Amino acid sequence: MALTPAAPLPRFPAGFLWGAATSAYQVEGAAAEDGRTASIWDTFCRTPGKVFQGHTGEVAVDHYHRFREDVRLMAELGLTAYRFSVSWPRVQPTGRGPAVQQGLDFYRRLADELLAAGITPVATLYHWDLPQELESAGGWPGRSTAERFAEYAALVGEALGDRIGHWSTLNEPWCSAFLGYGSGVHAPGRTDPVAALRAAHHLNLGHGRAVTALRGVLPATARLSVALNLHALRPLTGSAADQDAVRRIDAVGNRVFLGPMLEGAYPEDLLADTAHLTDWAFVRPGDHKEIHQPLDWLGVNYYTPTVVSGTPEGAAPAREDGHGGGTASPWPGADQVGFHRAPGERTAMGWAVDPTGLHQLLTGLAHRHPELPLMVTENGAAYHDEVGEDGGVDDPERTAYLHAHLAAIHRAAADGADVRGYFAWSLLDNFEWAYGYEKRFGLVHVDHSTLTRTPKSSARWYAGVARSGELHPPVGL
Ligand code: IFM
Repeated sequence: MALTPAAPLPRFPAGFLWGAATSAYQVEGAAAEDGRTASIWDTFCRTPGKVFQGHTGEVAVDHYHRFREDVRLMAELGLTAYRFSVSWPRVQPTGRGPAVQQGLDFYRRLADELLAAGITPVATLYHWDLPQELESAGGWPGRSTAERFAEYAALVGEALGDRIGHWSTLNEPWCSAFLGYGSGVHAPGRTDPVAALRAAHHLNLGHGRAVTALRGVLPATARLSVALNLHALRPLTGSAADQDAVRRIDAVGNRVFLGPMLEGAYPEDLLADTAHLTDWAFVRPGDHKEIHQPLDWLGVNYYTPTVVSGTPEGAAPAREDGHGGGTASPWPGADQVGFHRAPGERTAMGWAVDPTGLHQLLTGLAHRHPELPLMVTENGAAYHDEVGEDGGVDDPERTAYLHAHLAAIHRAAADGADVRGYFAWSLLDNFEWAYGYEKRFGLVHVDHSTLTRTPKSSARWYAGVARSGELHPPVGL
């Protein structure tokens, strides 16, 4: 009997960045060392009832002291890139004035260690840890925070631009604005729809000004971006009302950032949907121009699709709709929209596993912005991982999740998306915001009492893909 030749494995291009991501507050710890002051997340964690069992990022997974061990792990796993964030209160504790050298030195050492291991550092300037002093002065709803952010960006760019070539301004500004100031499930925990819209605008403005500031201090070869958690939207049914719900959530979930950042204006329908809340007078003449800066790549964070209907009837309880719950809405101007559990298997977050959403986002962006290279800056899943009797951690569901999403990226590339890299979320189990340490997203298991790191079976599988550039199927698939 003649054997049928096996189909070639999907192959990613040479130079594709194979990475994993973390963020400062979620992994660093060392919350009071070397001049670091409180961020809004330190304050939020200390507020009773805000974070699962009162967990905090004070120690987190102690990456601040263990980064050398963590870079060794990355090298063992064949990673070619590491995406981390710079802690604003560590390098500029009050959010104003000169930088603290000890804070910057940590990132210098981290970048040097990465470069020595042949791993490309990819830095994010803001992953939600606003210095508390700036929140006390008004936070992101206040215009001055955008100015402070540009100053901070310049300080960091100037100090680290000789070592770091890939930069993002903000990570998931939707969460900063709408979970932080709208639903209040994230720090600083405010529940004011107008404050949330103001915050979105000042995050946009901060992004644009930071890009300009960075261009002024970084070498011309630096590659600048922003990382957005775009919502892959699906209507519950084909009804006109459900289609309109998609349009509304697309406006206040995606185009509120994509519009000004990539096209130079807020969408008209967003302004109309929120006109009963605000006249948007906080947008000043010239702001659109400042925000609309050329970018070298766009970061896309994706976990699960979002299913919506035109009425709230039959909607899922807030904690299960994929947006972190809370009693106030994170969707100004979309009060009637219902959020539904997407079909399919679920992760420990309750999020449906559906890689077609990632394909939808990447091809949609490629269609609208064909010149803009893309990177998947976050993608991954939480599961209830446990250390087995043999000391290993077997997580076949995570391997299947990563495989399916990488296959979706490969398909999106075949369909025209220029995707240059992939960052699994996360390198390490870490502080999952309001869920504390209860949810584990890591490729590497962390024992939160001893801080021992153990690569999970998914990490071994991912290492094979990163080393070969070929998407070989997980055992059993
Ligand atoms: O842990 C977060 C990360 O900080 C931002 N994106 C989503 C991840 C999982 O919830």
